[in-house]
Amino acid sequence: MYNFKEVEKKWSERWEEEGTNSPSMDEAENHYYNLMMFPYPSGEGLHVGHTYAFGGADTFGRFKRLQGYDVFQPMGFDAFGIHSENFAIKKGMHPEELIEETTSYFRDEQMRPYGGMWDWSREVNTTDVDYYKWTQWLFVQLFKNGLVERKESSINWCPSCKTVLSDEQVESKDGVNVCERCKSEVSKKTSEQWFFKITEYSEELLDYHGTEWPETTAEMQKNWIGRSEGARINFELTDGREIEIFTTRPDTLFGATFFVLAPEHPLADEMEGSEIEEYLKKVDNKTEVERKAAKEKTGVLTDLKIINPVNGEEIPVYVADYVMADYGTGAIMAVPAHDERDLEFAEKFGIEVREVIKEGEIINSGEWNGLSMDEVLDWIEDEGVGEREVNYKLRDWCISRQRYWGPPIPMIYCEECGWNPEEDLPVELPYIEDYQPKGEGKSPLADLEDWIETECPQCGGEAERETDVSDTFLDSSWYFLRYPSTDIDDKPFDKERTEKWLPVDSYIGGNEHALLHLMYSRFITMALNDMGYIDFREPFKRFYAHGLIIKDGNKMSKSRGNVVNPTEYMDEFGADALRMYLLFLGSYDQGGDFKDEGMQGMKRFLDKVYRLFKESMDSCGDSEDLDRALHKTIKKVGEDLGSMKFNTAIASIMKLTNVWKHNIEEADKSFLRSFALILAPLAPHLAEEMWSILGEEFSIFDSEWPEYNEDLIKTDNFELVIQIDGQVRDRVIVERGISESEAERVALERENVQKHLNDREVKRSILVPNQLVNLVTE
Ligand code: ANZ
Ligand code: ZN
Repeated sequence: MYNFKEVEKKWSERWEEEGTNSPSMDEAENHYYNLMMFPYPSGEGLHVGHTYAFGGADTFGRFKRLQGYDVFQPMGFDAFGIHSENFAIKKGMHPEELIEETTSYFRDEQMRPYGGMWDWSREVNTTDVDYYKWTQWLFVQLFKNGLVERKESSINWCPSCKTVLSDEQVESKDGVNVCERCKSEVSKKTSEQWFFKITEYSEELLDYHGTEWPETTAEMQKNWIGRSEGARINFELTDGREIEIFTTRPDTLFGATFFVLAPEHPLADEMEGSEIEEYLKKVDNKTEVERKAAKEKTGVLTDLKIINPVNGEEIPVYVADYVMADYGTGAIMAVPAHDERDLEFAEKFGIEVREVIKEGEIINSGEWNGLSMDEVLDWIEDEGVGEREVNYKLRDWCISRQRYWGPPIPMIYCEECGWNPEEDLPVELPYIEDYQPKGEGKSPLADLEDWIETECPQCGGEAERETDVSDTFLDSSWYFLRYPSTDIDDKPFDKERTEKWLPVDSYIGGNEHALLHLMYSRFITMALNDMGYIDFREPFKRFYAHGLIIKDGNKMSKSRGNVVNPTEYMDEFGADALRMYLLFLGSYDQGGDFKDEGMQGMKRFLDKVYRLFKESMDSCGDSEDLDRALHKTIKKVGEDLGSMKFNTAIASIMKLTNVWKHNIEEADKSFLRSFALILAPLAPHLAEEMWSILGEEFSIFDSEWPEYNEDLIKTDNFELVIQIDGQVRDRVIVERGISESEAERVALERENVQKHLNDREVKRSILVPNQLVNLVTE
């Protein structure tokens, strides 16, 4: 046993003191930016999920460093936002004081002892005015470049958080739309908010510019963006007014037997008549989910008739809530023969169902019979009936929050000049005692008359500040740009440094951020590139999504009382043991099941390594078996760590340790040195300790990953001769270096051997290495 507490404390402090983990931003030549998602400092402290994510990412970073890279591995805190504010409310504290407490607990009590290779000299905290000044700057730049818009729109409202949410912050739970934070049901509301025009990048967000993404993440983004190819078609009402529709199936135009307007469509909205007005009122109270999930379609017939542009037929127009206002044009041609929703509606209202496609062929469609989709689209464009169009489900990013704990949106309203951006940043968040959300559609900042009153930056007249703050996801959409430039305060990021260190070489985090953080970061990066601030379009060269940790087969939750507190395990078993245990649970992209017994097992393994190491200090022999095993392991562990296969890397090291145990006398200094190096990314403290005992220069992480000898690991096979009591009875091809017990096992499996043994018992066996095995029965 070694005193892991002492050892771990000693080395993590030494790394800190000597700046071991702080590469020079300007001088580093072989730069590698190893990023992991920064946490929000929740009151519960570090979660084992963090420990898992960070453990893998750090092991990868340390391996890269041993490979000769100048690895930059920063860390920070995403401390603004509803999550921190809600927790402050619960605790009855001011978020500012709470954040100070929780961040120092995270950093000093939990993360530092864990021993990640973090460069704490470049820590970022999104609530520091030196940081959020630049978040506000970003808002202003986007505004000046036409990417910010204030518009009236149907938005999501969380009645519990008392704020609007972006579409990406709304989750579906059992068919109900809920707030991503507090899981309360959200409702739809129409109001005026600030939006970022992410939709201008819909198409480009589907192109990853050669960067590497897990299929699941890319798929989630793709579905969210929801690209549909089709056509926009012009219809004319019999009274001469025109309406456009979007369809993905222009080939079914001859099958359109009715037409539907969304209740919010301007044409429907102005309609009179008691039945329609009543229907519109009813729909007003429904949520989008209710409308989409409704088992029975509802709607009302209007007096309008519309002309199908391909056959001149007059068809009836309905208002129905299964058509949504904010997709396509908010109006559809209905083809009940080929669309499920239209069919349900047609059956209920007794409308004709006319088949126009059979076995993929257009039928019943006059001159269109037999045409392909492309020919149909050409026809439509040539006749001026409509044109090809691509539609996206993605909506603009609603950025306003009616809360306190965020950067004030740096906009000023003047009656004369309208909205203007604040030129004099930062707009500091004023300290107010009563910061709780009021729920009247306004931030608590709206009560601060003195703060609101300001000068119009354009005409100098009286003007008012915006009182909403921005969404937390804006804070995290650019933090990776700040890290290399934290020492610079006259700009958000230095151009030269940014272009040197970014795009980020490797980004590791959870897939739950696929839509929010990851998609927003990609959008902001593209926008900054368009504005000329950076020279790349994708922020991350590669994203890797790690799996999740469960406990004894169950999801961890407070109500189950099975939440693993990593700090407790670290205290009891050590940071290295905890990290290795977590990484040994399964493949890193799958996660694993945390069990206390397993944790103890990993601690015993590290104790064993240390014991063997001490016992080998006087060894000087030479063993071909051990050498062969070592070089094989160097190769395997190197390949595995480079591809984040931490569990199999650990398994190989364990196997090597067993060979070591049988060759204690032969484990010389060069073996011990190599062993420490391959262990270092996985158990950094213990490896540093071994390194120092070996008399090597601090730090092991400034050394190099050992090379392996290809000749030694060639696993040539040979023909093993099998004897029974000295008589040759069989031959079999096996791997060189096969052990005595393994050779016996292989021999006993042979039919010929069994026949000759004829039920006699093998008392012992003798191996002549790489030649023969003799089974002795007497
Ligand atoms: C005629 C048609 C025939 C359609 C057919 C589908 C099948 P995606 O793939 O999701 O883009 N649609 C268009 N706007 C709509 C709205 N605002 N609310 C509800 N539905 C709307 O779906 C596009 C299809 O969804 C469109 O193509 C339209 O119905 C409907 F056999 O037009 B289709
Ligand atoms: Zn003005």
